[in-house]
Amino acid sequence: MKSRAAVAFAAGKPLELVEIDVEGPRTGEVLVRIVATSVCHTDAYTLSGSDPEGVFPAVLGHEGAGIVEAVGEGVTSLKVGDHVIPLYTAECGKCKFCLSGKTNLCGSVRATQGKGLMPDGTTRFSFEGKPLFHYMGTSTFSEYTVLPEVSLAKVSKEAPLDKICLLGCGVTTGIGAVINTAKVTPGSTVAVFGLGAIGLAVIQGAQMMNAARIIAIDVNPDKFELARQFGATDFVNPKDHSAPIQQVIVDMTDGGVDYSFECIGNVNVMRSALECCHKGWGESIIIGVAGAGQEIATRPFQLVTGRVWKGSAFGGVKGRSQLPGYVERYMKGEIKIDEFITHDMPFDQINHAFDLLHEGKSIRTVLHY
Ligand code: NAD
Ligand code: DAO
Ligand code: ZN
Repeated sequence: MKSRAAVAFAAGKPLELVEIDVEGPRTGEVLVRIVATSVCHTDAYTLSGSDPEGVFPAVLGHEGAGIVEAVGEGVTSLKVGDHVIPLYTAECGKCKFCLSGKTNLCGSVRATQGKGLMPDGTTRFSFEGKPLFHYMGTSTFSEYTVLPEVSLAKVSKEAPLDKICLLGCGVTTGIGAVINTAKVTPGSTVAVFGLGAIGLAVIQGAQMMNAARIIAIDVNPDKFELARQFGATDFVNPKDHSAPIQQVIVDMTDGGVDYSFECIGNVNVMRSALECCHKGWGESIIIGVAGAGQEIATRPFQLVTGRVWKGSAFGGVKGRSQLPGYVERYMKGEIKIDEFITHDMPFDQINHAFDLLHEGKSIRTVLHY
């Protein structure tokens, strides 16, 4: 079938709006009509060429929601008409990762997903007869996309797809990192570096866990008002200080924070986030994705004296079993999503959505097909 898509033909170039060919679902696969998708910084990162797994030409996009159009042979858990959220972190329920009870990093489709291919090692997308790669197992920048069954969470039909698409990445990642990875305890002091959708969702999660103090840090002061609305109590712009930002935070908090979250993808900030943690127990969670080849550094004494460095992918959330619950909590008013959506526009304005993200003018832009 034909499908409208925004194709990344090469790193560093704008997406091109074209009509691509999409093959039907094979065994264990599902064809989905994406109703709405958003743009996350990770899409911009891959498009920039900094992603070691970035392959081109590809159909990017991983924060979407849609409706099942067709199912391949052997698909049992989904049927035509079901509402779904694509998962870049699959959940097969059978692999050693899924069975470990310790991680959400399912191994079932990982090897091929990282190469931009479906589990059988081929692609369902082509343009003018030439193959296009998939992206993160989701490729939501095509109106019709094909995913493995294990990469789809079935959600309530009552929920608006043009809102809950944000649960496909940003909102879930931030809240999940607080609840599942850090396990923030009531009364804690929390520092959040970077106030895009991920950082704001961390603030939301910290408030849900009854943190006493939430310090919001960004070089763009325009981000502070929304952070306040999500529950931040203190605001720090590193540009206002000559001292290293970790020292500023340590001085503000009688020795450091209980938990910090890096939501930028900057390895220098990752160091600051660790080093602003309290001696003996402070934990720093890396969420931001750094460029290919970059490395983190600190003095080992920081860890010897009790600070802990952790990372979090998709907030440690198991998509198929837990995401439907996030949708329900949104429907009950317990999770905010609408507040992240600063812009809404037709899908063909997708490059403008990337520009707004780069310029720091948007949190999330929802694109409608
Ligand atoms: P975003 O671009 O909307 O937000 C980043 C924020 O960081 C901006 O407000 C920017 O002003 C601020 N910032 C930049 N440099 C800074 C500095 N030196 N000090 C303080 N603030 C600074 O991005 P986003 O969509 O919220 O994504 C944030 C990061 O999270 C990205 O690296 C993205 O790839 C990553 N991410 C990770 C996961 C995961 O599962 N681990 C999931 C989604 C996104
Ligand atoms: O299982 O080895 C693995 C890697 C899984 C990929 C998880 C990606 C998380 C970070 C990228 C953020 C994307 C939005
Ligand atoms: Zn994302």
